[in-house]
Amino acid sequence: ALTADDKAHIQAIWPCVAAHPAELGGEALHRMFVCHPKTKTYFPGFDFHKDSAQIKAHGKKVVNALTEASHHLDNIPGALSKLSDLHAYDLRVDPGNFDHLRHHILVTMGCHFPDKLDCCTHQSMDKFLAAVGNALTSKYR
Ligand code: ZNH
Repeated sequence: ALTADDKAHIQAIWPCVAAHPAELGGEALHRMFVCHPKTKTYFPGFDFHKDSAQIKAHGKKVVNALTEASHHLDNIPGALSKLSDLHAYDLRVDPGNFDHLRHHILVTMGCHFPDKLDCCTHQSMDKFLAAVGNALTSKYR
């Protein structure tokens, strides 16, 4: 579970990302698509180029959902309940892909906020993103 320190670390750094949802969310997704090409199969017909408007639009949705979760750190599954239905019943995204995206979100944060992402904040963010991934894959059968 997230400790009081984890919550403080997340709440200190996440607003920096939340302020640029399309740019940073898009960068994280683009990195995932480049490093893990199989993830592209979930987005048929997408433009996968670096400055793709579609990737940015989707990145914005992902970051905004994480921002919502960051406001409910004591009940992440509750905050993401609808999204968890969507990923489990409609999208059926392979759960392993959440680990990939989690990694690329951290890399993106490290590139843009190197001073803020000290090792304690990194650890807390990793726990937060893992909790989100668990919430989004918890309804899989
Ligand atoms: Zn997901 C969708 C979030 C992961 C795939 N997503 C989505 C959305 C959101 C999200 C918000 C929108 C919804 C609506 O519209 O309603 N995701 C998310 C998050 C995460 C995720 C937060 C983590 C962190 N996803 C993911 C992954 C994948 C995915 C990993 C794969 C690879 N999603 C997806 C898809 C979709 C989504 C395919 C749909 C899209 C469209 O249709 O447009």
